[in-house]
Amino acid sequence: MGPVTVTIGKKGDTEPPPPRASWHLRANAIVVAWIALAIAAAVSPGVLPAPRWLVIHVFLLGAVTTAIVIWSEHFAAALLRVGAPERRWSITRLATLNAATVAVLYGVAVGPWPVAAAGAAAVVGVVVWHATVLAGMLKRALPGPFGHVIGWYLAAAGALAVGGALGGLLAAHVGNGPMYERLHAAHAETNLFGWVALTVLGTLFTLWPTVLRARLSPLTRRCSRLALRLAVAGLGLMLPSLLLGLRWVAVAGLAVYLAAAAVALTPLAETLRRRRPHTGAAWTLGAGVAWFGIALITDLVLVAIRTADDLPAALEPLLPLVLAGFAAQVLLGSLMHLLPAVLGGGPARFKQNAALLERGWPYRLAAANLGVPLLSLPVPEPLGLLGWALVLAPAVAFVALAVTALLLARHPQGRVSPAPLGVVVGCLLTAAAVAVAMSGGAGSARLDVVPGAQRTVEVTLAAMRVRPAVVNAPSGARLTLRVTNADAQRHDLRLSTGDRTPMLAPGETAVLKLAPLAGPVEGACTVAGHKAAGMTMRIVPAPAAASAESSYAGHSQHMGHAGMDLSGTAGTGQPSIARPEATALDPGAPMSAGWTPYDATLKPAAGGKEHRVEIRVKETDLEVAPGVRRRMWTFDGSVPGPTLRGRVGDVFVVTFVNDGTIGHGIDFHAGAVAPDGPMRTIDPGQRLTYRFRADRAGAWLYHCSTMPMSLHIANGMYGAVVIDPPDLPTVDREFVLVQGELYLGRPDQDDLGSRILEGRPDGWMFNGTAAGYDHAPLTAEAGERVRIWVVAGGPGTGTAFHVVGVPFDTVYKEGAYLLKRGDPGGAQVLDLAPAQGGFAELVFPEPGHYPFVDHTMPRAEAGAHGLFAVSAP
Ligand SMILES: [Cu+2]
Repeated sequence: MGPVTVTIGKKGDTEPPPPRASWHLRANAIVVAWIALAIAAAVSPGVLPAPRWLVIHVFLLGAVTTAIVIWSEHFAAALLRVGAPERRWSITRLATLNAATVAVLYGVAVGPWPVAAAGAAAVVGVVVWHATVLAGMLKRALPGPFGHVIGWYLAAAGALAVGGALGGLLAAHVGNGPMYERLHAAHAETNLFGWVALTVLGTLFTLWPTVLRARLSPLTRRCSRLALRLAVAGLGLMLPSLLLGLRWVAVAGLAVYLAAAAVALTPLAETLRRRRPHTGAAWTLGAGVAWFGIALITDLVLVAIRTADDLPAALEPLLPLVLAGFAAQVLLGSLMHLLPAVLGGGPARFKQNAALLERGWPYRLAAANLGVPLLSLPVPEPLGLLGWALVLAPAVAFVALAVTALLLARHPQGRVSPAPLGVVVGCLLTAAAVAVAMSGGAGSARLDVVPGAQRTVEVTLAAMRVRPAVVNAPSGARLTLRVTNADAQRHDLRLSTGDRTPMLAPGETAVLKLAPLAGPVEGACTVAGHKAAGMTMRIVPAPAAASAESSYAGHSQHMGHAGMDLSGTAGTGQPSIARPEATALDPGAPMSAGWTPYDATLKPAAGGKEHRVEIRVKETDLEVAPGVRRRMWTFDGSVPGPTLRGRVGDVFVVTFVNDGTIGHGIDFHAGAVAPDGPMRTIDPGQRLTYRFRADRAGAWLYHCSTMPMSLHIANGMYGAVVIDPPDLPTVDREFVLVQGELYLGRPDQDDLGSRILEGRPDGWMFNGTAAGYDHAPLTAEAGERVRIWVVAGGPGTGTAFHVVGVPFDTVYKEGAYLLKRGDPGGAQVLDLAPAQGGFAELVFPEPGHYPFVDHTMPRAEAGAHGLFAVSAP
């Protein structure tokens, strides 16, 4: 028994007396059931955020589209004063629409895709049929004051024909990469502002005065005709330009559409001036219209500032405004007003039902409209959940009240109709489809796609991994990847096919529709270093699937470690760059004109117990070796970052600002704090305050705390904090030298991460330049006592710090003296593991040039080398 097999009236009987209420009752039961299902899909555990698509389409295609087809037909018949269309055909349309909706939901979520495409085609077909019925009614009708409303319904149906067809193309995987994004944007804008909004605007001309119990504004007809022309022109301008990526033409189209909305709302505002809303239905409807305006303006701004290719992702925050703010409230407000009338049962029952549906409306209204901004604004997680609760609670309350009212309005004969049973079965089937679609196996590292089965792959980005890392799919399979960033920092996914997600903030999801699988597809996160750290995935077509494991392992082995640079086979679309400069490092070459060395002179600690500093992440081009410039990721523009100095017990309040282009963090070894908060990664533009008390003396490292740290440190993100031991004697000169590895190339170069992990630097640097102090020697005078603070920045190597020609008479390593002035022994090396620090003191006996080196000789020869130029006193 189908969901709407109804036993009303006799064949050819156009206006049977009681069934009118009964028919609408049943039809609206479907709408209420779809709303309930949308709520269920939204609150099911594990649903959010990935299967947003389902929630959106259960609501818009299920509830809203069904309601539009039911009500526009009802209004057309009532306004034109023509008989309602033949009931059995109305029921056929509705049944087909709901079957088609289930097909779309099932086909997209579970597959195969032709089911979804056929469903989309059927939806379009039903709506075109519906439009011809309306047009026929208009033709039959005598000229009347309300004919203009039908024009809106016809235009809306035309928009759905286009928007639904675009949706069918999306479901059929037409268009990959940027083309997919444009189709997606055009599909969403056409259906929302065409199908949904045009219907709503057209209906409001008569519904709004009815709800307010006011007379129609005399402006109505003129405004309606002008607004409809403008709206159609605006949509007609916007659609092709969205598809072609002509942003400014699309903006112009939207502006025309915005003008149309303003004209259409003028008579409504005029009515409002005469009569204030006093029912829950009126207020809810009014709030919905207000959100329509807000959503429209927000949309205009977003289209203006985003390119067509990343528009769908940019429109994400708009969804709550459109779905919960506009569509849901217009739907609920209309149903609150219309249900009592169609439930029938005489004036007493009407009043009773109206009171029932309006119960507690001020609270429901307040909750929903507080919830909408919480859902669309970037608020912390608990507030976001509160937003969901605030939006869903009134919807649940309405469904409960509506079901109560529907149950009270029994069939006149008291028979149990099969229709509710059919609705329940249909909803359960759809719920099952939702549940199947949700069980995407996001946690597993491998996924085998069986032919004809699940084609939508849930992909999660987190903890430097892409899950699943290997997808085995039959050759020719059309995969949809629903990519969710489940991490605390930003990621994206870029495939060798050219498909790519936008950069995803934590919690965001993007959908990639791939072309039929022809060969292996490689994927990786493009955030610098993440690919090398293991954020890769591989889609293997079936003939190769059997041997995929071994070939994948073999390939990885070839690259040195699992999940490494796979660009040898397919790459990421960028040519893999070799290391052209690897042999170009020439310590003896001259420095470029204008180069200034990092000032190694260490000034005494400033007075006071509290030191306030601001450290900004900057991406700076620096000369890292003679004649070799490279973009570095820096703290405050230098490598190493600024050296902080204080005494035991001093407090450092560091304002850390990320002026870079990717996320960074900071970690001060000199303090004792729980890393969770202060060492978190902050996105570009963000800042954090990092406060620590230096309770212990030493030469401490600080560095970027964002994964992969090896990359961030190798790209220059480190520096030193010097905390003087108590009773530290004064000396004639103090220097600080922070040793670090040098990797040539760009910070985001493909093979950089692998070179770091394999410990293959191109050179070593003191204070950010290989052999820099050979060209700009540190100066001292013979007989002076010189203290040299040394910190090993790494990331992978320490130092064996040595000054050629003079033994140290004092060595302080990691918080303790190994050797003190006056001891009979001497020291030749201050040895530091990565991140360790200390100082050594010496007295130059006579004028001359004294090299200082990392006595790990290959490193000295590759740049860990400098000079003291000692002059006569
Ligand atoms: Cu960093």
